[in-house]
Amino acid sequence: MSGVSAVSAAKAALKTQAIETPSWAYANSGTRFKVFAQPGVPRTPREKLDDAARVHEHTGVAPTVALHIPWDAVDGSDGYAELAKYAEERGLGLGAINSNVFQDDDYKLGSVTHPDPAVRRKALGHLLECVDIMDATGSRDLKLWFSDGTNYPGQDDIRARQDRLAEALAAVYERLGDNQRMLLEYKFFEPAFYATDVPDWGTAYAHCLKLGPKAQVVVDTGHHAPGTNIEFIVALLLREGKLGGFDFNSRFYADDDLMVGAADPFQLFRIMYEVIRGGGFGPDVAFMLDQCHNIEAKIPAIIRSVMNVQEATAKALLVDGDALAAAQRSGDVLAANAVLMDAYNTDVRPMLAEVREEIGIDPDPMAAYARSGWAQKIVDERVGGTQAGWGA
Ligand code: PSV
Ligand code: MN
Ligand code: MN
Repeated sequence: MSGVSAVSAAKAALKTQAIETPSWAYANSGTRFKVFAQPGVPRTPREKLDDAARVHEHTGVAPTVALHIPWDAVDGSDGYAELAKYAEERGLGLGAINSNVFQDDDYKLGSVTHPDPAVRRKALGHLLECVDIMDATGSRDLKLWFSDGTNYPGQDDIRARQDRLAEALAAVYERLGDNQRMLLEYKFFEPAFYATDVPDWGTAYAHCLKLGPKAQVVVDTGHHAPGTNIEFIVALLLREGKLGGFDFNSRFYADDDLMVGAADPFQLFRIMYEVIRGGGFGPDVAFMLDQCHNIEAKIPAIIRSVMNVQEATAKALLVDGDALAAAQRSGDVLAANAVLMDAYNTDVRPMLAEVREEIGIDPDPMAAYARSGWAQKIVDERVGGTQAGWGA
């Protein structure tokens, strides 16, 4: 493709991109040492949606918001339907429903893999309730992350825990509607330090494969050991039709949940290249953020994160596929690498500014948000009440 048509094809694709923001990123969060509360932070799920609407207004590509239950709990299925309506009135939709079977005292030794069947029943009950919520909100995806695991060799039977996990997953799968999916997330350690029950993509893949087409793997970019080639995992899962989505964030050390693209923008580019190469750039793969903004202002940090994903996507879209294939066919290692690096080293910011102007928004989302006065408005208006957030 010539330079001009490659750019216009990239711009057209960028206009179709959708990046889901997480309700919990708008709320207070911290490390296990301290939560630094910020003024103006949302007190209710509705206020989180108000903030998310600002992100969508300034970026044009963040139309849905993921909920985390019970952090975003409201009363009854009517309450969730009303929340979905509230979102819709603000130009948003409700996205993935994230289950939470990791914050109750009962889950000390696990949730769906707990040795006590009563605890397993309680955890499964929550997961099924999350599907009820999806029915009310119209959400397509149920995101499952299990903190389940053991801290000491011999603490529990590794194989039996896999059996219990498989049983719970099968029950949830059964309950899914025709247009609903379950996304199984893996994480190599934390809070379990010896053996995590879903530690890696292989374990998630094996369970999803057995379950069927509505079970897909979700890749949280912060959930791997240092040095892991995440784009290889992405390529493989896409090839097998099992990549359901991403939880994007950055890591320097472990599950740091920093802004995506902040630690390693080159890795993000490589991931987006494999997404595009594997036909995953579309609605079947959910592009979600899973981040916590502990010390920085939250709404601009989310805007920045969305822009970082856009920039990586834009660069990946600019890879000259024909030139790359030719260099690969002829075994020209340096030429092939140069094709990728040329795309990565392109300054795509002017192109993205044009994309924004063409869809009728300000070319500079960060500046537009700063000018909007929203940051001061929420500080002035959101006084009193309890701030909703991690652990709320
Ligand atoms: C676990 O570390 C995780 O990545 C899961 O997606 C949780 O639901 C989320 O963090 C909460 O931030
Ligand atoms: Mn995650
Ligand atoms: Mn995580």
